[in-house]
Amino acid sequence: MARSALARTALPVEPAHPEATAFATDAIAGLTTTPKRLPPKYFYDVTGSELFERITTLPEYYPTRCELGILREHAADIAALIPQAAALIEFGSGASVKTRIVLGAAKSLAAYVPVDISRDFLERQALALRKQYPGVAMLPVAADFSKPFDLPVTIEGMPRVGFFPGSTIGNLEPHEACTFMRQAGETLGAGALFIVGVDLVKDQRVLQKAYNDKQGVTAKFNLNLLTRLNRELGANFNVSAFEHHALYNREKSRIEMHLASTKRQKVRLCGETADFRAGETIHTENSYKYSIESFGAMARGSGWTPVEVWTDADKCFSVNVLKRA
Ligand code: SAH
Ligand code: AVI
Repeated sequence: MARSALARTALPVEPAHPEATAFATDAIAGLTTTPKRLPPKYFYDVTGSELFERITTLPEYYPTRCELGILREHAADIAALIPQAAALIEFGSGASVKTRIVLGAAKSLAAYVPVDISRDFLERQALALRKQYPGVAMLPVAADFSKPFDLPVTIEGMPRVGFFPGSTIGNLEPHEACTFMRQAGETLGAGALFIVGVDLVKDQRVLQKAYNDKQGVTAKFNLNLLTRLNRELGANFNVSAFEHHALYNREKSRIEMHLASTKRQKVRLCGETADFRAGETIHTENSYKYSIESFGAMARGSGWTPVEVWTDADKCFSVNVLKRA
């Protein structure tokens, strides 16, 4: 008989914050189904955000290098598209490294709204940004961008430019990406521009290497999710009994990351027990790769008109400028 791997009982510990409750609910739901899975947004506590920043500097991780190159090359073009005294709203801002290229080129920007789920990391970045750009209103918003959220009242009446670099869109399921794009259109409002960085389909050896780096930083980033479950939800994962797997699923044009149990084991989580078979995995992330055409079609289908697309010479990565249709 098919049986849930977790025996359902009431949560013994009531998490104090709504964010902790969502994490507990998603963790229990994800570890109860087969195959087991956890949403990638939970990678990003402070350690996860720091590990992602280390990933961006790895020789194998081409997306950041390629996107930075495209943004630098087209910084003046981007600045020319941005209306006077506009607000730049970034979805999943992280360390705002790429944003600094836009802030440096578009001198008339009046406000920057970095939106990120990694609250403590976001606040730390905002302190540095305020010092570096005293003439720009820095208005961080700690929110989950997959759900509707409010923009700061300070930017009411300002023209809006959305910024979604990093190919973070690839971490959403295609149907979620459409919903996100439509919702972002509503949040940004009529006449908004949207600059979206999208990783492109390429030789799968390049992709495999980018997610299986030699130094093992991507493995640490993936495994940190278990450490976070232990610390924040009182789980008892033996982190050393899991390993990082990353593989390219050609049919679905996506890199999949998994955490594989090296043995048969039981894990306690929120007063419940998760049973793992040897080799069983938790699917922790998808990173979808698009073509210029498939991304353009998705943007059009979710209320946006592509106006520009720039790539690097090798067509590894694309930066797309969209206008709200
Ligand atoms: N924009 C940066 C960082 C990309 S990493 C760059 O291009 O380098 C992805 C970022 O999105 C992380 O900072 C992570 O905390 C954030 N993020 C992921 N899922 C999110 C969600 N659902 N809501 C808000 N932020 C999210
Ligand atoms: C943030 N996101 C676009 C990264 C990616 O490439 O999918 C996250 C990441 N996962 C492993 N390495 C980097």
